[in-house]
Amino acid sequence: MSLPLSANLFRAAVAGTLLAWAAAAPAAPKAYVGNFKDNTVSVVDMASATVVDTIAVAAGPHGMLLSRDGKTLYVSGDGSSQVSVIDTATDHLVRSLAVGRTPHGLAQSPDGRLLLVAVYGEDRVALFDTANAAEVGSVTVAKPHTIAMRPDGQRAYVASQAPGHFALVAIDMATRQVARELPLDKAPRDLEFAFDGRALYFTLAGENAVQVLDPHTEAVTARVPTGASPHIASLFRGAAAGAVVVQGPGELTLFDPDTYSVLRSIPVGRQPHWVAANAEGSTMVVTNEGSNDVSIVDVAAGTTRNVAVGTAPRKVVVQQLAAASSNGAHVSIANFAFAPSEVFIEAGQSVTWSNDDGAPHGLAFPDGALGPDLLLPGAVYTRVFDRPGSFDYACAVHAYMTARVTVRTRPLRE
Ligand SMILES: [Cu+2]
Repeated sequence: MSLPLSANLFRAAVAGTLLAWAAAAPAAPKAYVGNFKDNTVSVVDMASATVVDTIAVAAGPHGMLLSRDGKTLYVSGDGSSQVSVIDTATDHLVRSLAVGRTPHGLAQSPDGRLLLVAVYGEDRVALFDTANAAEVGSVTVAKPHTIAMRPDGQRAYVASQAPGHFALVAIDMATRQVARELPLDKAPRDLEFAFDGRALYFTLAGENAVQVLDPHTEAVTARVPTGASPHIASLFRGAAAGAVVVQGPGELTLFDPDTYSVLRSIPVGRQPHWVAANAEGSTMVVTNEGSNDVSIVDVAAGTTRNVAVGTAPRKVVVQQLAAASSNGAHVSIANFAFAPSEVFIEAGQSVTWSNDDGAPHGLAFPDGALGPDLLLPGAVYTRVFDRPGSFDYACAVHAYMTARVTVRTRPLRE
């Protein structure tokens, strides 16, 4: 009869719709892994846990940074005088920046306009304009290793590894001069700001604890005890717990960012070096320098998937696809404007705003919905829109900043 035929047609129609829907959704985030001894970067698809590309870069890939818009990857070559610039749309090397001898850590200003390079071999931090790749400044810092930008963009902290003069060096970004030196009795290793700027976490050679610096007082106010040789510690956006890579036991240790107590440790590979997280903070990628692989960690479940990469993987960055991008829209607040100024979603979908600016902003909705009065630099806010229509909104702090969300009727899919 005709019933099986129409049922088959119905299934085909549904399958076609699902296929089109899947194709329209953004791909899973990619992780970029610098293989220190291969002079390559492995591109890992996080959903399938496979290496999808390998890119040749300057010798000794060391520091890695993704631009704010996720379109550009910077890799410093510790064994060179260059920073390799990769277009993440094609995963091709597009440029080599001459930055000075043995560049190490990289950082950027919150608006993405300035790239900071720790030029270890020349005792300086170099500043580059990302628009034209021109060097626009240089700040003298002895043996600069890694750099952490305060989320408000006003200060950059540099781990200075000059023997006998170990220090955290704070650079005032307005004057581009050293504002303060915080002397240390041991060599600083890595330093990272919590995504919301509440703390600067740093590690010291020979110290089995993460040091927690209060950015307001610039004093160490707490320590997180760890196993031997903690390397990088951070609090990623979206993550409930702070994360520390602990090299000795080969663990990713999670800690309470309020009480500094250790919550749990997840075994990863040998001699882990670095960690990066997806936009939601739910999946983390740890490089294992001693076992030539990366561990993709499901933080809530505590499970890992290992992916073999190149030799001596050190740094890793993860593309920050916005949490809502697969079922809504993302609006970036930068340079005192909403970008894009209008987004289109379907009823039931959400819009996520991220304050990528150096100043606090807020969200005021005229339809009576409560928005955050204050959205600090680095903070995000998500709102679900259930009713179709056009919603004009403004910044709660700067009324002249206006934009619109247009919510369409949800089309039938099944
Ligand atoms: Cu504002």
